[in-house]
Amino acid sequence: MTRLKVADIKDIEKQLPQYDDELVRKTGTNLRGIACFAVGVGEEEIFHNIAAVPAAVVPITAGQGIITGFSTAVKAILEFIGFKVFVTKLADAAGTAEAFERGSRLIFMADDNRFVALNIKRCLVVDNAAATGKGFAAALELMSGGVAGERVLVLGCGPVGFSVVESIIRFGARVSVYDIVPGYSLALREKIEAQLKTRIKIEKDLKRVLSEVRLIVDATNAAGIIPEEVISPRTYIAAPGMPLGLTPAAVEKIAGRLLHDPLQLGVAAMAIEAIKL
Ligand code: 2YG
Repeated sequence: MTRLKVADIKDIEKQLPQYDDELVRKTGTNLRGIACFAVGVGEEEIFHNIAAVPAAVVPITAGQGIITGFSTAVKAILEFIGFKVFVTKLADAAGTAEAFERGSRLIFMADDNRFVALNIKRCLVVDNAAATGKGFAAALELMSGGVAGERVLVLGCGPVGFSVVESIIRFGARVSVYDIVPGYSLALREKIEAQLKTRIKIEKDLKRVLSEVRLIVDATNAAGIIPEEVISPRTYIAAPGMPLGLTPAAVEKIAGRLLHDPLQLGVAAMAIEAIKL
């Protein structure tokens, strides 16, 4: 589980409006629209739910402790898509109690193992990794004009990569996966075959497959694994992985066909998933 750094999240709040414009330019819809598309709900049907479900973010001191700015970044993203939300004054159990006492119906909290949204009334847990995978798969579908019938390469077979594969298959793509640990790609393939009765291809030669595919999701925590040479005018990359897997020259070359953020899409997809009927 990658732990975000203060530097990754410190500018999120003030840059939300321009990030939203960037999303509209690249995918044709905004942050809330992509989250709704990812979760499979209409924006109109969800709108009154958003207003009816007050949310809270509870800082958690467990493990490596609080990341300065994390809770306020999550709050800012939720407010930006229309939620009423506050960060509890206290952390941990006291903060969770405070959220209940102040009438929250949706509680966001993260320790070193999981980042979850809890829908109290419905006893529902929404995991950030699963929601992030859905969000970035949906963004690739929108940004690329559709992945149906296309080959999509998913790098990284962890919880985010698994969720990406599930969504990309549902969008009708043929999926290839790569992980630096062969056991992880094997495990993902078995799980996908058991759950979706769909075969996916395990790639062994990263260099070769990167030169063959034009639709890529980078769900790894590896930097600099996607070089400039593999970027073509028809390459589209959705990159939930932190740090970004493209080299600076690759970022330059891919220009408007790259989607990457440390928290925004995943948190928005979590929240919509947690309140959808
Ligand atoms: O409450 C706090 O401030 C801390 N306990 C938060 C710790 C979060 C640790 N997890 C991560 O940094 C990421 N897995 C969060 C999600 C990143 C999504 N790309």
